[in-house]
Amino acid sequence: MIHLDFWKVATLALTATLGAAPARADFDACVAGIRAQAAGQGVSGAVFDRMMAGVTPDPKIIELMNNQPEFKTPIWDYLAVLVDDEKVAEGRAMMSRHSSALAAAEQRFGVDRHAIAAVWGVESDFGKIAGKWSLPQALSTLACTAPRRRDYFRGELMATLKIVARGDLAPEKLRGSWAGAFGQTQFMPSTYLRLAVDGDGDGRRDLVDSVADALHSTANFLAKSGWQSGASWGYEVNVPDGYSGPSGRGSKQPVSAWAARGITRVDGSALTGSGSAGLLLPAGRNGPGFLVFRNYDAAYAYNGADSYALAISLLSDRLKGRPGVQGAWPTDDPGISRAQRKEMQRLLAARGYDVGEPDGAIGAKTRAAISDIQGKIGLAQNGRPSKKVLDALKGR
Ligand SMILES: [Ca+2]
Repeated sequence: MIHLDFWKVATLALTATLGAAPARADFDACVAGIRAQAAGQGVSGAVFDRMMAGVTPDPKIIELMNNQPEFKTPIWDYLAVLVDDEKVAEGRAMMSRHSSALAAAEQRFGVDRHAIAAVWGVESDFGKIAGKWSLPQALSTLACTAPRRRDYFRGELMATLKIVARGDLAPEKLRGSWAGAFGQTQFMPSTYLRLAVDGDGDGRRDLVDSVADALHSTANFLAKSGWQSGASWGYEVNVPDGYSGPSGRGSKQPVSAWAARGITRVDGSALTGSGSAGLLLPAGRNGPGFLVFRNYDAAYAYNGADSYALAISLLSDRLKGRPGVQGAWPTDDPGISRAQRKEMQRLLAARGYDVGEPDGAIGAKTRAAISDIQGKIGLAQNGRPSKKVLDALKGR
């Protein structure tokens, strides 16, 4: 065994030594191929060269691709952060500030302004967070050096080139996530190309700096995903004890069939709504339940996860002044809001932990500090910011 391990290590070392120079040549050849392909699709060499000037492969992007967290965030943590009081208050303020753009987008696409604002708030915190990576660099690194899905990222790079070639955005505006989602709507470039619209009437589709363009484009996305004007996404329900019937977004049945199974609205009243609905039990039978209709599916289309679609739906409710989730999540250690995360970081810093700036974002340093506290209070050391950890820090 030792012998084999030795050979494995030796081979890896050899590959690393020899790999560096040819990798760069391969990258340059790959980029040249994309330049030729782009020319065939109407993107001039001048546009290509301006956007790709000085771009080099960035191994950090591949590291991020390979190190996506395996620890699955529980849905109650996800909702505690994305639908916290701060987000609701800020969402109301932003809806008031941009009421004319929201009204115009609602009118043009028939999509509820609260849902548009909810997507905006969850995607970019109302335009504040857009991502730090250079898209030309990230997408060319992925298109030319990724261990998988190179064709997909090549297509996204091509879409980015077309966005610039059309004059919608200048190359220096192209900053986003390592995987290429960007702007206030966090569209992938191909989605931008397909669904972005001009909302402020200047003839350009600018989802980076124009709030109106971002709001109209989000409304267009939801409309194209089957949004039904005037309908509800759904609502919370009570599920009878011992329920063993179907569940999930795809468990679509007429509302009357759910009523026949003993399901009621969470306040005990009869089910409402027309068309078919699915019964969502995002944390299993012991957690809150929801009946979800077509507009829930439209939110799901934006980012295929129930946790995401539920965050959009619940935030849109709260922006309307409706209450949040009534039922209890099946945990004795609930998630905490961004304000509580900041408080946790301040308390950790006061105990001498280096957690960087207390910004509510849980990075590697904060996780390490939380793990240390978890060890001291007998919790699993996974770095999860939770109520028990916060209470312990407060001396409760
Ligand atoms: Ca515009």
